[in-house]
Amino acid sequence: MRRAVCPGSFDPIHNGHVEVIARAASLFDEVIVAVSTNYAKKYRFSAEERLALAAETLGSLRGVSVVPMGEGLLAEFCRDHGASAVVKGLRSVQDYQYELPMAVMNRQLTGVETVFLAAESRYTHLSSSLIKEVAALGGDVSEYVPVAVLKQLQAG
Ligand code: COD
Repeated sequence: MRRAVCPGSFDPIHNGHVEVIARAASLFDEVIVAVSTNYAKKYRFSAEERLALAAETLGSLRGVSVVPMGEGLLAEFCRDHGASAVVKGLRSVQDYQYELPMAVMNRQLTGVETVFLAAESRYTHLSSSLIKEVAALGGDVSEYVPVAVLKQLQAG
């Protein structure tokens, strides 16, 4: 059984995330989408809302579950959930520079490997913060977010 974790804050989940998670699900038997909360950070959506939006969006993907990760170490979360790999999407060389030290640290902490998937070109410019800014200023983000997220963003 090959199990992987796709971690993130998903504030909110967008189509770039969904695309990478769907590809991870085709590579692994099980994928755990771990919704993290760093209590020092301010989020647009509560932990419960981020979890519910991700679960509603990903519910139909076979082998994918959505769980809260809380504030602990990702490497320990993977070990405790029997996952041998973390899957991350890479949009740019900046993502790579940011992610590489964490990948090495996570492997040294518990042996968990990190698998990088190149982001789909339609979504390489997407981030949750950009989506929130564009939506808050009245821009159309319908091409970039799941329906459930769009409704929440439009509700204000
Ligand atoms: N296309 C493809 N993939 C994307 C895109 C896109 N447009 N945007 C984001 N992604 C992928 C990236 O792989 C990203 O990592 C993931 O989706 C989640 O994105 P976000 O923005 O929701 O996630 P972050 O950056 O807020 O989440 C950071 C983590 C929770 C992964 C990180 O902080 C973490 O590992 N925390 C645990 C604490 C820990 O272990 N710290 C020590 C690390 S060594």
